[in-house]
Amino acid sequence: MNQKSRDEALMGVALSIGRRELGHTWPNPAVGAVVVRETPAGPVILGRGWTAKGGRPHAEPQALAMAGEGARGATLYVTLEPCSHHGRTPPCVDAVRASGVARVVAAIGDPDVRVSGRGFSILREAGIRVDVGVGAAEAALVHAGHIRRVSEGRPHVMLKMAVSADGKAGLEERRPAAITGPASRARVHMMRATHDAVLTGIGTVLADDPQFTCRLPGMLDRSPVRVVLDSALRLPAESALLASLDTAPVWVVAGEDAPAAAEERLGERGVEVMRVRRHPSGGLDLNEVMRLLALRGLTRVMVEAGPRMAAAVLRADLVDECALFEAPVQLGVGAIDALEGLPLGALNDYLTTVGTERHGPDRLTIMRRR
Ligand code: AOF
Ligand code: ZN
Repeated sequence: MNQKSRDEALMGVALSIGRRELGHTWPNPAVGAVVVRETPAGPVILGRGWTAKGGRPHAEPQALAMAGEGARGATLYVTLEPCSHHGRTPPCVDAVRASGVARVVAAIGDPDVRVSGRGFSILREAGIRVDVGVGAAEAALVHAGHIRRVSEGRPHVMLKMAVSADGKAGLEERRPAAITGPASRARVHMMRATHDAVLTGIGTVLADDPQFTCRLPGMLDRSPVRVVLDSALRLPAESALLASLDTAPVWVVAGEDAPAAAEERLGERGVEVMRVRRHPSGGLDLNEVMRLLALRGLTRVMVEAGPRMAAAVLRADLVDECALFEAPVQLGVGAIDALEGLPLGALNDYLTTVGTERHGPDRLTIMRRR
């Protein structure tokens, strides 16, 4: 195996051990790192590290600590530029220099203004060989949330939709309909585990009384923050969301004019209420909402909402990725469209298909921003 394919394979390992932590590390990226020594028998991994829950410690010092003295002269593969700032932890470049590694292979630079090339130059000045760009395309996907948050001030947004074969999402008068099967539902729970938050609207909460937790055996600690857009603070005290506050937090985004008494009532239950400006159209300003969520540290947000909010995030050009579940059922002419006021095909104006999966009888199409 030549060095290029060896580098790619080892970066693949770093990417996969980092990726497992998605949904767990916010406000920080889910970085993976491996320390590798070349031997006559081939490369040997001496240390592995990933960003810990809540973002600290970072991946690199853990991988280097595991390798110990073995790191001397070895290569560090890391999915993001090592940090150079004194933040909540000392700079990772200090740990890299102290370890004695001879070479650092990084997938991409870190757009965080506190790092942004400084990490690489400090390492090069220390005489370490630095190669950047191995596995860059995949790293850009794994770190999409961090990149959007630090460079655009909003989280990466994934829109999840479930539609019938005739493109409908529910029955008349907002009565919910069972569309997808158990295999799709398990896939949705997996998606929740890899996102920092699920974002929904009060209409969906009132109609379906959802919980939005991740309920898969062994992954119960991975439930996302549940964020409800509730401009007038109508969230019922007896909702399933509030009954599951022990599992994951609930944040409510209200309009500036929502009643203070309602905020107090929710606050007493442990719900965090935040307020944003209304859009001239009357609803909450979605760009403001996303800015607020990024400020609060969220990097990856999954939208699970009704046709109105789905169409609104799409129209605001806030959808970076879409998971479209299609089930072989017909809801009929009276049913409501999946995107209010838009044909389902409008997704193609913003997104392009990058893959499909089968889940029982249902088909999942993954789309990404064009
Ligand atoms: C991580 N894990 O493995 C790496 C990160 O607030 P701090 O001090 O934890 O610094 C967070 C920043 O560190 C983060 O925004 C990113 O730029 C950089 N790298 N972060 O959580 C890691 N390598
Ligand atoms: Zn660091």
